[in-house]
Amino acid sequence: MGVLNVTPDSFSDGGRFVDRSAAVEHGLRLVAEGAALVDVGGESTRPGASPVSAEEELARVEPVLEGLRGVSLSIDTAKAEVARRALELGAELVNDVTALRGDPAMAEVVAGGDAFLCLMHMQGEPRTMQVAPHYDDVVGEVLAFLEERIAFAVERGIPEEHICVDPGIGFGKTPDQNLELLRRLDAFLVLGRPVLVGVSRKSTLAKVVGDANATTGSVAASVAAAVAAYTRGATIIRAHDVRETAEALAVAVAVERGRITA
Ligand code: HH2
Repeated sequence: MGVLNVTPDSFSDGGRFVDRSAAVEHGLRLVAEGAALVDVGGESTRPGASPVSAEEELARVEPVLEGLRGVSLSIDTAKAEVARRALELGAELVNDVTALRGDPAMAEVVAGGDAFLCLMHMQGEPRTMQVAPHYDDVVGEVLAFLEERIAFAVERGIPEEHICVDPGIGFGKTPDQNLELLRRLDAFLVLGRPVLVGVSRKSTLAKVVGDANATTGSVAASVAAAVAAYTRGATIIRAHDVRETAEALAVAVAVERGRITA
């Protein structure tokens, strides 16, 4: 899953793809580099980010979704109105970082649009989530949350086969909690759904390599984390640096198989 942020303030690529043609070009580049899906987002969820209106978010993503017709797309939004329009424009998956808690109309839009859905764990909300994250058992609590959210979605008419789950690296978690979630990622496989991981460029990676104040991790660190997630069972990797990530994953897969082709 390649990341295409059409925002002025995303933590690692804010402002780079606000211009429609630059965004469309970048989306096509992500596909050429190996992305099976392009995740278009019009609102930053970085720690401390301020919310934007549905009108503003739509104005950002609509022209880009139109320009990427024919590409497999997901829409990174917590707003039903934005999701509805994105599905009309051909998006296949709704990536809702609130896991259907942000907008009461979202479940109906996903069910009615016959869309796929990513349910992500977040403790708190983006403005304050990194202030003092706390868990007694981070893996157990995130797992219980995702299990409850799957049941909620299914009750509202979203087929279980359309759902993938995400522990939400960096969303209300300390670096050690993020690393524990990655270390024990295979615990999420009991849910019986594909596991998505978005660790690309996140600041935990910078902290691991000794850069305590950096807000973004390097490409090399992101690729290592992607491979670690894959080897523990993740099958969807959300990444900014698609070529490097896809190449690393191709090698990880080939080593696992012991040959180049399937
Ligand atoms: N991370 C970000 C945004 N959306 N969606 C899922 N499912 N999982 C993630 O880990 C995830 C996500 C944050 O990264 P980015 O989009 O690069 O930044 P921003 O939220 O600042 O736009």
